[in-house]
Amino acid sequence: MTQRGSRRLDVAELVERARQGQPRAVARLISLVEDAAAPGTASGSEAAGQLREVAAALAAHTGRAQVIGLTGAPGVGKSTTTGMLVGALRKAGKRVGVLAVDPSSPFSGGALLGDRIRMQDHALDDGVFIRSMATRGRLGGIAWATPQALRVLDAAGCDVVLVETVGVGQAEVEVISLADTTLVLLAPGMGDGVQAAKAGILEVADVFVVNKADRDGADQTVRDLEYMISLGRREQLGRREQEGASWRPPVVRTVASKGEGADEVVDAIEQHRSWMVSGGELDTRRARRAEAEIEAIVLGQLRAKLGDVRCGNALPDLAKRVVAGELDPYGAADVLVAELGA
Ligand SMILES: Nc1nc2c(ncn2[C@@H]2O[C@H](COP(=O)(O)OP(=O)(O)OP(=O)(O)O)[C@@H](O)[C@H]2O)c(=O)[nH]1
Ligand SMILES: [Mg+2]
Repeated sequence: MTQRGSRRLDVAELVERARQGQPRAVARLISLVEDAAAPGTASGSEAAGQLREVAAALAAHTGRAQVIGLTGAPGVGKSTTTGMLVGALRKAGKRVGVLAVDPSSPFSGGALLGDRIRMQDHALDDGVFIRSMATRGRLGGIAWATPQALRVLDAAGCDVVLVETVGVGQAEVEVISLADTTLVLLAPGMGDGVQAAKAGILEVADVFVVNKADRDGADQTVRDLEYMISLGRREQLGRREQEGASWRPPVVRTVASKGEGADEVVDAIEQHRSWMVSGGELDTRRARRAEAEIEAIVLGQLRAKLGDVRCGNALPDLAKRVVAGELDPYGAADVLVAELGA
């Protein structure tokens, strides 16, 4: 048996235990992923080496889980909605994983975040894995670590993985590209449909959830959204001229704090999934996801190599030549890029 805290992990055994759904093994594998993504982890380090082993061992056991992204402004009710959906999915007999991605949080998996407290109803349910992912100071790290954590949960037999991410800038978009189905949450008074369109969320939303429907203004938010969707859709149809091929994101109302609307959201997710399967969109999205994953790894490796280059004299020497007017910056960059390839 692999002892907690032992220096060297038996990766094969750990993966086997995770596949049996043992929470400790799942947690340990995700920690390993996070450690390898942490700033300062060298590509040749033990953590990085183990990660390669883990990834290789997981590969054959992945591709089953349905990945649902939840995004929206801070405080809109993502965690509450996630908790509500966990409940509904558990009732339907599904094993559920939750990744709460928080680019602003300095904490990682072990920390008792508000999110985790809100999930406490499910904390003792062995059909649910809940994990917070944090950047540990490096934004690129989260984009890289999240898909790996997703693979762990997938291999651990989760039927559905819910990925919660705050709607801020790039990290959001990167995480969204991981999902089979993306839910965009809005709440009355927190920005209307026009705001939504400006933020570019119309393009990424597969399902809109108007949460806090117990508050004034919910009807208006739904109307604004429907209007924006029909405008966007007309444009889309004009381009494709093929009505059957496009998906119109439904707008679902919820009061997540009271558990209202869960079944409707689950239905909308299922309909979207059926549509994706029938049109081949699911395969397309998953291929895109794998592309993003490979790209993130390549960029990480290149960055590490660039770090090596910085450590040597190559960069300062080239900089001197650029300052002296012997070389232009593009020519200097070519020299460095050629070195990276070596
Ligand atoms: N009135 C009302 N309040 C709600 C509803 N859903 C959530 N809330 C409350 O809204 C607050 C924020 O909810 P969260 O679920 O933490 O929101 P979040 O989007 O996860 O927030 P961040 O992770 O901080 O971005 C909490 O106080 C919830 O209790 C709802 O349907 N109606
Ligand atoms: Mg939250």
